[in-house]
Amino acid sequence: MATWAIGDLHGHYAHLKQLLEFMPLAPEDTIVLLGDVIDRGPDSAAVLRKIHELKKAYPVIFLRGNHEAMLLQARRNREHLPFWVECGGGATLDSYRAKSFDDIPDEDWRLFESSLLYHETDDTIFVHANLDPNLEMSDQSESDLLWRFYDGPIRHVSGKLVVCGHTTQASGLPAFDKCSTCIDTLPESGEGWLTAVNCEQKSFWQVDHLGNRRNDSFLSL
Ligand SMILES: [Mn+2]
Repeated sequence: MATWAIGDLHGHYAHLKQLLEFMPLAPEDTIVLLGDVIDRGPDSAAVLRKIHELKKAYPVIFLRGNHEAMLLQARRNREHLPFWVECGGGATLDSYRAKSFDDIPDEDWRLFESSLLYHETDDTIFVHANLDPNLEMSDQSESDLLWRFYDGPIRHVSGKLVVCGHTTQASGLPAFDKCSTCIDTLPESGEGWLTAVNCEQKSFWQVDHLGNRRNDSFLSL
């Protein structure tokens, strides 16, 4: 029984489809999506359809990224709409062929609205962006969880492994140390690697836009 985390997708449906074919998922495994599944890339709507399909087969934990937060904020207050559209929301609306927010399916809104700021297990903390290492999770600020960049090992006071996305690793490889890993590896252009990690095995699985696949243990990095 493994827990997998998948890094920032940003509408790159083709990467997601390939990665799911490559990952050796077992029926009882859990999938954590680290947020920023939408915006910038070509097909956010298809990414959402795939997530609904996955939810029928596996426990899926859907974390909120700053892009889901911007979308929700734009819907609540139209003053925020131009900022979200500029940050890649325009591509998301196009993928839905949406002229208004009403053209986005209700089940997608339910998923966005119910997204979690973090997920904590006995040994791991999953979060979109980063956190304050000295604070318990219930005391964290929303802006750290959604926006704070990863700039090196995160030693959380709990001693748990921290798994995050948000800060794109130019190397195309996840950043990893004993206490944390940042698995956002897909560049804005989509020309690069999408990453999943198996948190129990400490291994990662990647696919790129050319159809290449690779997997390795974190211990060999
Ligand atoms: Mn982000």
